[in-house]
Amino acid sequence: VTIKAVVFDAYGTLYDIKSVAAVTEQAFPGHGEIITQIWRIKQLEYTWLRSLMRRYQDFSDITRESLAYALRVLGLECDDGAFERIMDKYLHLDLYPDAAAALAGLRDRKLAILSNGSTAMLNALVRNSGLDRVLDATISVDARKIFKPAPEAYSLVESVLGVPPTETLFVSSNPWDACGAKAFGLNVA
Ligand code: 2OP
Repeated sequence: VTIKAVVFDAYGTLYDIKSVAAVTEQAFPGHGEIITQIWRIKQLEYTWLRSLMRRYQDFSDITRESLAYALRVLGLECDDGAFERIMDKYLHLDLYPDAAAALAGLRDRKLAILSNGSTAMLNALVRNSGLDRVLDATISVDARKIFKPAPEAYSLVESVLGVPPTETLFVSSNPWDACGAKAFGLNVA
C-alpha cells in the first residue's frame, strides 16, 4: 500500500487532553483528576448520543455541557470566570512531546487532522500550538454534522484531501475511533 496521506485524531492523539487537569486542579484543588476523567467520558457519551438521535450540536457546546455535568455530579460550585478559564484550556492543550517531531518526519505525505472538534476550536488549537505550519488541512466533522465514529465523518478525509481511504493512514489513540476508521475502510494505526 502506498500511503499518500496521514490523518490524525486531535484530542488524546496529538494533543494531551489530560493537560486540562492542571487547570481543573487549580480551580478545584484535590478534584482536578476526577473532573478531567468524568468530563472526557461524558463529552464522548454526548457525541454518541447526539449522533444517534440526529441532534447534532457542535463540540464546543458538548464540551461545555459535559464540564457542567462533571462539576454538578461532584457537587462543585463554579463561577463563570473559573468555568471559562477551564474551557479556555481546550484551545491551548499541550501537544504530546513527540508529536511535532513525528509530524516533521512525515512531511513528504499530506498531513491533516480529522477531529470531532468544532472548526473554531480546532483552528485555535492548531494555531496556538504552531501545527498550522505543518498540516495541510484541519478537518472538522462539523461539515457533516455528525461525530466520529459515524462513516460520514471519516468520508470527509477524501473530500478534503482528494486521497482515497486505501491510500490514507488514520492515526488515533482512541480505540473507538480506530475501530470506526477501520470499519469505514481507512488504514489505521
Ligand atoms: C477527536 O479529536 C474526540 O478525540 C476525539 O475527534
